[in-house]
Amino acid sequence: MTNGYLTLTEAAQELGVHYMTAYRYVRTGRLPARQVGGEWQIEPADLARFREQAPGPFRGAPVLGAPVLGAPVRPGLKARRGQLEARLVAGDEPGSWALIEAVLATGTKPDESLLELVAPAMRSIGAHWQRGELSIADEHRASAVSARLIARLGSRFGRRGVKRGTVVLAAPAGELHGLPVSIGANLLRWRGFNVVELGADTPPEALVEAVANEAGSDGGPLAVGIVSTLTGQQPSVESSVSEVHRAHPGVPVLLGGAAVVDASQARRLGADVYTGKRGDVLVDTLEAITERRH
Ligand code: B12
Repeated sequence: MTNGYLTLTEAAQELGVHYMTAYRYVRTGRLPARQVGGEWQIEPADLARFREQAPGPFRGAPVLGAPVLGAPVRPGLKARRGQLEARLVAGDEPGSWALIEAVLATGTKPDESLLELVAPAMRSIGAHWQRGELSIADEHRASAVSARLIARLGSRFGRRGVKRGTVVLAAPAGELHGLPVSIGANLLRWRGFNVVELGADTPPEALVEAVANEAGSDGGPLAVGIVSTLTGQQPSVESSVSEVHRAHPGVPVLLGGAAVVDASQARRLGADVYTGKRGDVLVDTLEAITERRH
């Protein structure tokens, strides 16, 4: 006990559950807690109330009720991030989707929902995993739900009509982080681009082949977009970029993502354009390329 508050370990002991289970109760908002200097603190009265309300033994199953949202009031997106993160960690796809729908209903744009909600929630989950507060299973489950949210959003806001040109998107060989590719693909499709989405772990020769397949389309592909998330993958990134340049010298290669620190590193890796760490820069860059072409 510190200053009359229980630590998370003590609360877990009181409830007779694993630390991670107690942590999940907190993250899903079921057990009220406050964070002080990186430590969770729980009021004994809140723990007692939790005990009374919880039915039967504490099994550790994620407990997420019906969506808490619904009022058509544009909320602070930051507050929603925490709620989405809790649902992702709980593997709660219906709850996550309900939250996204409620946020969209308040006027948030689909691209904002990806850039300001889903992506930051996943980054935060990564930080918790790195600190040992979430397990690999938690992280995988959250990724799977995110992938489904991104797909659902993609089909819900799909744009028909004449395309503005084709872009080939991939993460390089050895890079298993595929969500940034799917997010980038949605953002571009919503702006009318045709996207060839190759996903994670794409070998350079497959990238080259995909670009060749598009050579017959109106003027050929506008660009290749490569996203690198894991640090230390520079040789793989470099070989993807150089193989595309060698086989298709006229096609610009855009490079971005969390593992590319700045424009000069992107240039050293052979890229023509650095798209930074946010997907909207990717979209702006493609729009500029289209305008130049026309
Ligand atoms: C989910 C996840 C995984 C999943 C991936 C599942 C999937 N289907 O994608 C799995 C479990 C496979 C995984 C594995 C690993 N992971 Co991981 N993972 C994550 C996590 C939690 C989320 C990644 C994510 O989707 N983020 C959300 C995306 C959408 O946000 P974003 O990266 O900002 O994306 C934007 C930009 O990329 C931008 N963008 C900019 N330019 C461009 C250009 C183009 C063309 C495109 C398309 C987009 C784009 O668009 C996006 C949207 O804005 C991150 C945490 C984090 N900080 O991201 C760790 C994280 C990336 N992983 C990490 C690590 C260490 C690993 C492992 C090494 C763990 C291990 N020991 O096995 C392996 C490596 C696997 C590999 N070889 O790639 C570290 C990386 C640290 C580092 N600096 O390199 C992180 C940061 C976690 C951490 N805090 O330590 N991981």
